[in-house]
Amino acid sequence: MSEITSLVNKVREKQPLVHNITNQVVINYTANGLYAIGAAPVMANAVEEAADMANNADALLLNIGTLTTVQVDAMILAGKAANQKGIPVVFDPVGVGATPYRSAMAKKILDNVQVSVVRGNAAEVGLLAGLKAVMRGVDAEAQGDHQAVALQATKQLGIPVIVTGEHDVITDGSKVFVIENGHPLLTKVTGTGCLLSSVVAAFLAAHENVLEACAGAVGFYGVAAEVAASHTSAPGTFQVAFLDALYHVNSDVVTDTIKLTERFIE
Ligand code: ATP
Ligand code: TZP
Ligand code: MG
Ligand code: MG
Repeated sequence: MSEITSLVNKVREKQPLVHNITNQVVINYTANGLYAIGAAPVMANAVEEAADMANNADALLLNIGTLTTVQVDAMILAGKAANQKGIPVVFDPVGVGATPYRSAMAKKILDNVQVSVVRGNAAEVGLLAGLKAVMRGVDAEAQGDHQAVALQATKQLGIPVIVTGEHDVITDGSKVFVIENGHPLLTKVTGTGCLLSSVVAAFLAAHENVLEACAGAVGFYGVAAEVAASHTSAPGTFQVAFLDALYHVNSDVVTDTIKLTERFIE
């Protein structure tokens, strides 16, 4: 537990370079969020340089929020280079299931790239694993049991998963972390899920144990949201306050505020 809550220190020491191939909506907020936590962002989409950029990076983030066929090619080139180099790859299946194209491209990426962890809302992660769920654009309709979705998905995909929402579930099928931090204002600012996926990539670059790195990232992020929400109550100022909290929150605040439970699956 103390190790998980102090992982932000390792990120700030290492200052990992995270290569993001992400959607057009969140590029700027993602770059600022990564700077705020002490990591370094780079965005590079061109097929001509995707592999070279991944080869220079400490982690790779693939996000299909505004995907195009050319961008998927770039993701696969970058993903293969990341796999070759042995750096972590986070996959954010934004809006998967909303259209057949999105689902087909998500499958193509997973078939071609060894992903370290998938991070999405319950509908996205469930749909990726073949479960029934409803997407409304990029937002999930309310889902039932996040833990059941996460366990089923990790089994089906053979990859650790993070299912986020009002509470967050992180599992590889043998261990489950549940985190009950965060704030509803996160759902009123676009890109907070996407930024979280990039933050997870930064934590994975700084800490080898995948589940611990994911729990460290998600716990830190939820605590930062609570700190930000203590200064403001509306989305515009929250968006800025959250970046400030990502910059200021330290491991002591995380240790004092995190609501994390852990259990093993038999
Ligand atoms: P969606 O498109 O459904 O909003 P997303 O990809 O934006 O999904 P979220 O599930 O919203 O991702 O998760 C982003 C962050 O917001 C996570 O840290 C999560 O814990 C937090 N979060 C989401 N909903 C709530 C809520 N109702 N209360 C507290 N925290 C929340
Ligand atoms: N449309 C395509 S991608 C995107 C929107 C609104 C951003 C989604 O961001 P998040 O973090 O999943 O809410
Ligand atoms: Mg969201
Ligand atoms: Mg999302």
